[in-house]
Amino acid sequence: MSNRRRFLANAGAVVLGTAAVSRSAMAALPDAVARTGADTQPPSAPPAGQHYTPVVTLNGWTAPFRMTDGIKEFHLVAEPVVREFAPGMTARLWGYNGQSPGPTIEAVEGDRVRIFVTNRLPEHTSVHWHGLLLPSGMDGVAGLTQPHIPAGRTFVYEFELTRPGTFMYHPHSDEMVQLAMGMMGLFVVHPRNPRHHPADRDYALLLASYDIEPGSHTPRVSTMLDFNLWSWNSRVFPGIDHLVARIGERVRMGNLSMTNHPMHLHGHVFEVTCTDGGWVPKSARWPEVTVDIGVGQMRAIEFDAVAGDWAFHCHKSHHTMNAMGHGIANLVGVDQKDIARRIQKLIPDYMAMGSRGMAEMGEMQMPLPDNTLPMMTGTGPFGALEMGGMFSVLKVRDEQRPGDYTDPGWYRHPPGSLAREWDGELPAPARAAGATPETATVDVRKPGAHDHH
Ligand SMILES: [Cu+2]
Repeated sequence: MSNRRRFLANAGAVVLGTAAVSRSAMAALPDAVARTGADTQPPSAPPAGQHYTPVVTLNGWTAPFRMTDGIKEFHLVAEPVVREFAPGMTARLWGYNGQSPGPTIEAVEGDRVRIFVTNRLPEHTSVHWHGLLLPSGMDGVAGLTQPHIPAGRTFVYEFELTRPGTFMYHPHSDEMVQLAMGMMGLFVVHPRNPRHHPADRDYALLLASYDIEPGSHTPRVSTMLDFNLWSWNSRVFPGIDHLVARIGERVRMGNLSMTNHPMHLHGHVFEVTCTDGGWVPKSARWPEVTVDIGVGQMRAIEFDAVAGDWAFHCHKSHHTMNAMGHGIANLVGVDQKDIARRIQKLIPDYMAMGSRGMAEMGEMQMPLPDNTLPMMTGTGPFGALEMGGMFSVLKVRDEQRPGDYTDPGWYRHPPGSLAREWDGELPAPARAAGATPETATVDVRKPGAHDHH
């Protein structure tokens, strides 16, 4: 490579606004840039000569690259990381380049990429490029298409990005453990012709589940279904950043958790425009407000953004909760006053909860084990949100400038467009003749106990 071309390649990296320009640009390996924070990084502008709407990875970032002889070179480092799930809780995970998930790899259809993978884990690993069409020997299935990458070693993958789409990367080596520990990342291939799939904004998130015992920091790796943290990009509400939009927006989602997630967006009708199998022809799309994402699937949804503050969440209500015990009895309607008095003699701080539902947990400041998030939490402009896990807010504003991703604050509702309390008279509801409202009573019986009435 001539000095001039090398200079231009470096100049391109400056345009990226990343740390791609490096002291070691002359060295064999590209810099492995690491991040430790969980702030959403601004999108990386496309390099000179390429045109696309760059991805914003929620609470994440895009991997920098360098050009070598026309090839985009990336460097992933598999390593132990510390991830903040939300303020007040961190986890010891495995990830890439300082974080879980790893940085999003962004490139363009037709690009040739060379990806160095350095293994700083205590065990072997490999990287599978999920959904990408490539030579079999680049598929990253350790034992089948390559040897495992031993601890301390670096492997090189190189292939051409033959089609645009929404993909991901993850290990195919001790996979159960390495996925449970947080090893995954998004891989977005933009279309060469940006007019093919235009979007004004493009957000990306990966769904992943963890089982971290309250008070501890490291996920259990053998859990099959009973996870207690349901995350987007290894973050949980209220630690997930809001999505901000002005007009037309695309959201990419991939699911590397161990169950399906029906992702529901309020206030909009969207279409699934892309899967990890490719772009969906326009004639095959249908309108939706919820899309169920199966395990190992990717979905891109697109919609015309509508002004307001709109909830965006998994519709499994347990997945919008943080760590909790699931073996709780339903105490709705149970009078706990007497039992609470008796227990308080032994445990002065004891609180009886649940008789009127669990909403009180959203506001109560209960003592929790260290490094544990409340089950339901977060506040909006009207009070407690009573959410956790897979929940965020899409904030759409007319006045949001194109390319501006800053948080506009809470929505100002136009006069007359807000639900309000009725302040008129409250006559008794009319009922059909003979219909008397029933009062629910709860009759508690315990196995082996005598009937009591
Ligand atoms: Cu879910």
